[in-house]
Amino acid sequence: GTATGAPGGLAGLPWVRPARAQDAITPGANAVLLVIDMQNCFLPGGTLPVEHGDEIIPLINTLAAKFQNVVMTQDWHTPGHISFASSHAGKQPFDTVELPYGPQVLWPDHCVQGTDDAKLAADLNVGYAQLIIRKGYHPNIDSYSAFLEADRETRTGLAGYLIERGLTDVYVVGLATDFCVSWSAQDARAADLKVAVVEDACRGIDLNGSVAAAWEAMEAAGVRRIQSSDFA
Ligand code: VGL
Ligand code: ZN
Repeated sequence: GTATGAPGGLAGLPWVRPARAQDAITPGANAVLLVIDMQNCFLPGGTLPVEHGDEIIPLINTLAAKFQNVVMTQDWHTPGHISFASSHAGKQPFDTVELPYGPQVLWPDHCVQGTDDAKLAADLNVGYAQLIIRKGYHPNIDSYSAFLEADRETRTGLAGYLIERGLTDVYVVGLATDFCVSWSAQDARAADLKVAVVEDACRGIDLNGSVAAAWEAMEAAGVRRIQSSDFA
């Protein structure tokens, strides 16, 4: 909500409570912060760097401390993964190919299992995360989503985990807004969870307007678009 509207000039008076304080989000026992792919590969100096991706680390650290439940994801590809341009003769990173399950954007080799590139960012202070879910480990299937792989059939198990633990309110942060964040948020909605994406705690790759398209798709799926300042 908007705070100090102030017709009559009351806003500066100490007994007028700003709307923000009343509306502020305090995550309860059924809320989970889902931290998407905060790995070296997606940070400056990594193999698939998302511009300004490092800027959100302090925000995520602050946000995570407000949550009783934190789950993280890790992009976790095999060497020679099908989503790598290097696995397709004559193709370049950011080209698209047609795979049995549909169109696939090709990426530089990134987040290969067990490499430093695939490690979670060292500056992330989320050692108390309760689950790290890895995805994209099937050599012939990519997985932007933390819930459902790119064949739209193979499940990661995350929906079952959240539902079994009663974690019905999912707050999503991380990288990248237009790929793993967007797909994860939409699939969380498909699993009937309540979902909000914290916009300023995400950064996008933005291929041909993909960030704007992702927000449209997320909003159409019933994903709430919020800011970290919306939290108490
Ligand atoms: C991602 C492209 C390829 C992401 C992962 O985390 O958004 N993007 N693999
Ligand atoms: Zn990937």
